[in-house]
Order: sequence, then C-alpha cells, then structure tokens
Amino acid sequence: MSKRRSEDENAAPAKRGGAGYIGRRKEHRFEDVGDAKARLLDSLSTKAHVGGAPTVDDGRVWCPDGWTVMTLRRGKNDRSAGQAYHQWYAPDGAKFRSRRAAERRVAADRERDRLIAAAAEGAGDDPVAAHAAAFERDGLAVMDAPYVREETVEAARDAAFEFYEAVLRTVQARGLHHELQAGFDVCRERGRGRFDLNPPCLPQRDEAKFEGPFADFVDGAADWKPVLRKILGTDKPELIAAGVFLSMPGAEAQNYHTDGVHLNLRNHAPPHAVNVFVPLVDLIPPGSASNGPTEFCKGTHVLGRDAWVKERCVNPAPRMGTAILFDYRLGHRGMGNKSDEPRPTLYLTYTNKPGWTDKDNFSRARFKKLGELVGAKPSRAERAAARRG
Ligand SMILES: O=C(O)CCC(=O)C(=O)O
Repeated sequence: MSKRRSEDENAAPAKRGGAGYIGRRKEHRFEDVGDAKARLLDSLSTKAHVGGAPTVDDGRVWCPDGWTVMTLRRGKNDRSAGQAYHQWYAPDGAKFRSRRAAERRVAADRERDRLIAAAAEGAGDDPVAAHAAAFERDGLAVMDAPYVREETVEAARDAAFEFYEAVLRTVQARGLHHELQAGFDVCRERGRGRFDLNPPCLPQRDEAKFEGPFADFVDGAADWKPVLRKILGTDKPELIAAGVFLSMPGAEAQNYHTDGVHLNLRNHAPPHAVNVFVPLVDLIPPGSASNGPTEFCKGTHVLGRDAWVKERCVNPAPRMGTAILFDYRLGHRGMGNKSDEPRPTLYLTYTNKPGWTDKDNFSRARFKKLGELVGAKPSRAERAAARRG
C-alpha cells in the first residue's frame, strides 16, 4: 500500500474534519496553550480594546501563584462604561471571569494535588498503587511488560486481519464501497486508513465470551486488572466495549480528541470509564518509520485542563501485549502510520457505573448491518485437493 506523509509530528493537531471516535466525543481546543501566558501578554500589546487597553495587573488584584490576572474596562456601549473588571488565567490558559470561579479551580487543583501526593506516598513498593497514582496524576498508566505470550498476540493479530479481509471481501462482493466511510455495524472507518473492527470472537460487553486467543487477554494473569479495579474503585468493572483498531500503512494522524466528556461539570470527579489498549505489534516510536503509537496529552483528563499542550504529550511505545490504561476523558490521537505494516490494537472499555454505556461511541444500531461475511475463495491447491476427494 502506498505511503502518505502528510503530518508534521511536532505540529499541533490540525483543525479539520476526520475522526477519532464518532459521535459526541470532544474534539476541540487544538492550539497549544503551553505558552498561554506569553501569548496573552503578547496579545495585550497588539489588541485594541473598546474601553481602553487591557492591562496585566501589577499585583494589586488577587492572583494565585502562576496565574495571570488582566484588568479591562467596560466598553462605551455598556451600562457601566469605563468600569474596571478582571479576568483570571490559570497556568494552562483556562480563563475565569469571576474570582469565585477562579477560587473554585484553585481549590480543586489543591485537592487533586493532595490526593495524588497521598496516593504516591501510600504506593511505596506496591506496583498496583504506583500505577494507580500515575493514572490519577496523568490520566495514563503503562504497564511494565507484555503480559500475554507472543504466540497468543500473534494469533489474535491473525484473527483481526482475517476478519478485516472478510469485511473487505464482503464490501467488494456486495458493491458497498461508497458506504464504507459511513461505516457498518462491525467495521467503521475512524479517519483515513484506520478501522474500528468488532470481530465476533470479541463480543461487546462480555469478556467471559471472548473466544480463541482473545480469551487470554482478559484472564486471571492480566496484570492490568488489579490496577483497573483500583482506579475505578470497584471489584467488578463492567466491560462496555471491545474491538480492534487497525491503522493501515499510510493512515493519517487523527484529530486530538477525548473519548467522552466529564459527567460532573462543576468539580473534577474520579474516573467513570477507562480504556485499555493492548498493541498487537511492537510499537515504533515517533520518527520516519513509526507505526504511529497513540499520542496522549498527560493531565488533560482534569476538568478545565483539556487543551493540547505539546510539552505534555507522550507516545508510549511498549512491546506488543503490554497494556496501556487511560482515562476516558484524556486527550489523545492515533498518529500516522509511516511504517510498511498495519498496526492493530486491541481496545477494551470499562466503567464503574453499572448499566452506564456510551451510546455515542458504541451504538452499533445506528450503522448498516453488513450481514453474513463472504468467505475466502479456496486457493487453487485447496480446490485441487477437494477434487481429489
Ligand atoms: O489508533 C489509535 O492509536 C487511537 C485510536 C483512537 O483513539 C480512536 O479511534 O478514537
């Protein structure tokens, strides 16, 4: 398959259509706010303002450490024309129009930092606690080593490819090419050259029914399960979705997105859903032959801190069979696949809210049913053997 090189990996994600998860996931704030304060100061010297130029306050107005406060004047069309008012900017660029709102954010940040410090302190030598503490801080935890045998990973990969080929065969046989982009119940395109596959051996919502090699990915030896239980604070996390993302050679980078929104919009809440990604090939880090490991922007799972910041981005590239856990609200994007090989990734989505599901991302009912898949034609040798009886 021909390669396309369209993205600069160091650039901020482009502001254009295309897809990560479908539905009402959050795709926004693409600009890098890492230097928010510098840009704010810069804009003050260039931007005219109806009621006079805004000024960065000189320390007379309440302003938490690391924040910026700006003083502006109401415009001439305002009832209180000329009156001064303030806007507060958090270190990540988030804007607050009232001191109360800014104070709430400061208190939430303090509480979170306290919890993280307590979790890290309590973690000691316990790897489960250490991973859970990292998850709380970054929204991301990468396990230490592959937990499934190489043969099992390879068998799972073959099963995924076989399914993908059967889907393409079916699309071809039934002349459904023009509908591939809109997606089918068992295969949806998530950006150019990347597919979300739901093979029958990997049923949604019931890991006890995983068949063949996939059963081993969720068995008792899965080292990420204790971490998942600790993160979600339940002995029985519920599986709400499972499948394989297949990024083909030449697949473009996705838009930066989160898979779900915050359920509590006033205060930062503990995670309600976690994604587990298990690459089915070794991941090749960013570079000219990279197969496009997912980029995660650490810390963006926290309410009000969801903007992409280059300095906080990481692309974990562990060996195949190693689990990567991330908060459903964490900003991320699949990167372009510049290698010559496909990059399949098993994904599993869990929640701690009994009965909760993500209808936007995982409602298969909205998609056309592909129906029974067309089997592979027997090879010439197989046909000859059949003739011989
Ligand atoms: O392929 C990847 O690395 C991530 C895929 C993803 O995040 C998505 O499709 O929403």
